[in-house]
Amino acid sequence: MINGAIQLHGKLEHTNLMKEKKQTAIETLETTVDWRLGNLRGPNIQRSRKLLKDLTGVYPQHASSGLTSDTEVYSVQWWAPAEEGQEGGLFWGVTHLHAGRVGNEYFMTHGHFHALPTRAEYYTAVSGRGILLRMERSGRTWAEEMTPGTLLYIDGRHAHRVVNVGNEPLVFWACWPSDAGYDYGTIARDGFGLRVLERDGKAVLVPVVKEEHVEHID
Ligand code: S6P
Ligand code: ZN
Repeated sequence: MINGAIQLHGKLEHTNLMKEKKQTAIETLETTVDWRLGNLRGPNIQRSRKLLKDLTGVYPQHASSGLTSDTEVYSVQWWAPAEEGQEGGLFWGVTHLHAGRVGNEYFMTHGHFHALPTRAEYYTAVSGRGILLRMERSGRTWAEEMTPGTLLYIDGRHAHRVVNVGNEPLVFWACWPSDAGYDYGTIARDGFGLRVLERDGKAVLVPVVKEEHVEHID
């Protein structure tokens, strides 16, 4: 019995020592960002790449000078310290959207609604020149400028797509909830209400005219 008590006491002392050590030492964290270059380093950094062939349906035109289906359009790195779908966590990521066009339409991201409309997101650009297209479920779409230093708050109910209208990669950071989720299907089916096209060296916004459903009566 006495031995047991001594052992327990020893264990407690060890735990207290560990706690003390933790409280007085400055920990070196493994996750770091290169803010300007748009790079994340550390464990558990996830990566994805989107090639032209992954963007089927995004561009209505097929005209492409010097582009192959393996041309990279954008890449994303993100740190997911919480589980995907977990309530209360946050993800932190960076997107590199290359400069380029398919015909006269600029390179852009797929674009998506968040699966949960209560989950907002921040975007901030660090290099390049772009446009953020935002769209309500009703189809109402508008454009916001993205240049180094602009900080954009995206309401959780709005679809978001980024378009690179410059001549260099557009790099932007994002922070979003781990349970935001993705609805790509609506965009794949309906697209956005605006397209961003190049005309005489300038980016212009062109409304998308949807074909009305016409009932044929014989
Ligand atoms: C996630 C956030 C970004 C995009 C990324 C690629 O909520 O909005 O990290 O995933 O910019 O865009 P997309 O539309 O292909 O996911
Ligand atoms: Zn998002």
